[in-house]
Amino acid sequence: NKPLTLATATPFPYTFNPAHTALVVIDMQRDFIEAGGFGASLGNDVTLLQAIVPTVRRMLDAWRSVGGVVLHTREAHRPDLSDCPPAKRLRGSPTLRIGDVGPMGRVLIAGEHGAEIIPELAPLPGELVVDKPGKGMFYGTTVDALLSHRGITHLLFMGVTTEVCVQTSMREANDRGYECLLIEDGTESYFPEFKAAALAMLTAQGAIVGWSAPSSAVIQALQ
Ligand code: TIU
Repeated sequence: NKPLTLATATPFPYTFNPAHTALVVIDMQRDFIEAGGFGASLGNDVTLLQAIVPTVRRMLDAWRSVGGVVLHTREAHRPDLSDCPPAKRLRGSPTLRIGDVGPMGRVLIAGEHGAEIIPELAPLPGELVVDKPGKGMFYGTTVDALLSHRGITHLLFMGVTTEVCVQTSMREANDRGYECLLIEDGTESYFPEFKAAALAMLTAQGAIVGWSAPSSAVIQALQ
């Protein structure tokens, strides 16, 4: 229960007390990472995202070993789609829309196979798991209460995709006063140039949204 500093964080050193910090793992679900899910239905190459799984697992293991709070999110809608705006369901021309039956069950629907977190990163008992209807983790959820009740002031982000759900969640968190850091090799996009741009824009202007650092720096600080 003492502050740690990541001296090499971008754009300047980041200090956090693990006792008041949550590790947030955004949407590491079959629907984004495996064939036949929502990500693939939008025309994306999902194999790009699979590459970060061992790194996310390593970071999770290190965080679990110090007893830190873990929050997993899932982008998942109610079976009756009452929390899915028609604008979201109808956007674009995906091969499968949210709620349609695909190879892994109904796309992006809570409880379906595709909406599950991939087995390598399965939540452990006691870890927080939140279904969110939007891209950001605060919209339409109890995340702010869950975190504040546990005295959380700092958030370390991982997950997918960098410029969509991760960035939106980090921006929502920043506006609520959380000190946020994005773990650079613990996040990925279907578009590598968007990942690079997101990292640059989040940390620009003196950490306008927050910091970034590689997982190795965080793991080293925890040892
Ligand atoms: N399409 C895309 O890049 N992402 C999403 O739709 N959701 C998340 O990022 N989780």
